[in-house]
Amino acid sequence: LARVAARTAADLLAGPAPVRLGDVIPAPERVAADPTADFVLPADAAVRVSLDPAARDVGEQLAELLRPATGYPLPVTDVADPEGPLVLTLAGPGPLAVGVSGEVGAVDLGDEGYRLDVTTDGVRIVAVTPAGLFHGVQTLRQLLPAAIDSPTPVAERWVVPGGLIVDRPRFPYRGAMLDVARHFFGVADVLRVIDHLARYKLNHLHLHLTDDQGWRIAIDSWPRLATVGGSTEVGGGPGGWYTAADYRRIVRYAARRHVTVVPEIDLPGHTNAALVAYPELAPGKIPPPPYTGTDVGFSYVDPADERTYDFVADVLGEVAALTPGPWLHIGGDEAFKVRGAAYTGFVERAQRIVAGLGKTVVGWHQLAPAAHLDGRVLQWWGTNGDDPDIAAAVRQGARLILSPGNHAYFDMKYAPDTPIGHDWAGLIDVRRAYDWDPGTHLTGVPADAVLGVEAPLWTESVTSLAEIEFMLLPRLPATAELGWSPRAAHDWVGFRDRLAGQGPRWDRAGIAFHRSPDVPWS
Ligand code: TNX
Repeated sequence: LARVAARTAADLLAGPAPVRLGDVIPAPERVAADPTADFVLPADAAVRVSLDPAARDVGEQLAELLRPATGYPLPVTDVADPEGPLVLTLAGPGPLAVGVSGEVGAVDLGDEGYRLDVTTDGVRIVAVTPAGLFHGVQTLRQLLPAAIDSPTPVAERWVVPGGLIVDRPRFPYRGAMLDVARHFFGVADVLRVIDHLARYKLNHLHLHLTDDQGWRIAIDSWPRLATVGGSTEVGGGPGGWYTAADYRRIVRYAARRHVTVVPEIDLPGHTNAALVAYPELAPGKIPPPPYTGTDVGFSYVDPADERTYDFVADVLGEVAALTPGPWLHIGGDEAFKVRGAAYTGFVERAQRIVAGLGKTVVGWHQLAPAAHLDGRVLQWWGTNGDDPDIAAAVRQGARLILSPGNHAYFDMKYAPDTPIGHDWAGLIDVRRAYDWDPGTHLTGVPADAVLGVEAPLWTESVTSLAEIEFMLLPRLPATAELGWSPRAAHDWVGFRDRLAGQGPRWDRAGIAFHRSPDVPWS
């Protein structure tokens, strides 16, 4: 009792929570703050979680997030235990009764939504799926003081602002792409990028695994792709590639964070590294020299040779077998030397190969003129949102992932003096990354044809994890908010101020972000 009394006195002295309930990125769908209901995490707190292995693992991850900075033991126990103020519960599917701002209604939390209640007694997160619980945990993390990102114990009053959040995503697909072909990045770097995605409720990592400058995944049936094709990169460095075990590790790490890996094998262009390894695939069977420059559009596998389709089927078959997620990305961009019917014929065969493997085909929007295949997804990277081929493909049932080059290409410079990056699609400061609407961006593409958004990071000029983080942060949270938050929540000034609150968290975590001048960093 004496301890409880002492804590209460200290809490009264310490005043209100430093973070407000709405200070979350991406902005939640509904927020009802109750400043009388702040909760302070005690040193003897436990995490209680539903009896489900995947839910239990989310509870373990919550404890793992909180232990370093708090220094608290945070045991993870069964939800039936009476003790422990942090409770994660799986609810059955269907509408959940909620009352936000006095209005009582029912909300279907769906596959990824959650409800988070903070009262003086504790924090309760309810979701229909472990993914929903995981997203709720990311929100809770942002509601704690910034010092929660410290890797070592900090003396802090671990206060969570009181009230209720009911939240779910606007779009099902929210992602980022990492080009590991132009420069190779090892497994540890990729895992760290996955951490950044998870923090902002992004749920897809697209890996651009092959390009002219390098082939980055071992293929048993065509071993020289990796051993020969993987040994180069832009600028002449040593390159590298993922073994099947490396790739599985990435997939597993991502899955634990409710992130799906989308592997891309770029075809029929962007294939110089494959042709160096297997000149029999090259037009005229002429072995090309390895390429370590940054031009595009010169290479292609021979669409007129049947051997090419053996290669495509073998490679896609092995990658599909390693990939639990539903997507297989076949590239299709900038195959400038494969024109007209040669191009569409190649793409149509590749699309059928993917479907035959039980996967959903994704490709850059250049795929549009090829015949429709049920379920196919086109990834838009243009800078002018008016493309009749796209509108026609959508009318036939194609869905779109939006990565407009002039808003979502985070290899673009922030400003003229940004030390790395391109500017062919313009300069992209944080405001430009934020100020567009995926629901209305493309002419002839209604919001219900939009699967979601993705921020690609091409790496011709990006050579290290620090440079990856510099280009992604602080722009990636803008993509996350466009993909998750209701359009009604869109507000540059509000976003900018919430983004400023992320800076101290990244500082604590040792993340090398760009201090964009359009954000009021404290
Ligand atoms: C275009 S956009 C490419 C990439 C380059 C990028 C550089 C697209 C599908 N292809 O090959 O890396 O520009 O910004």
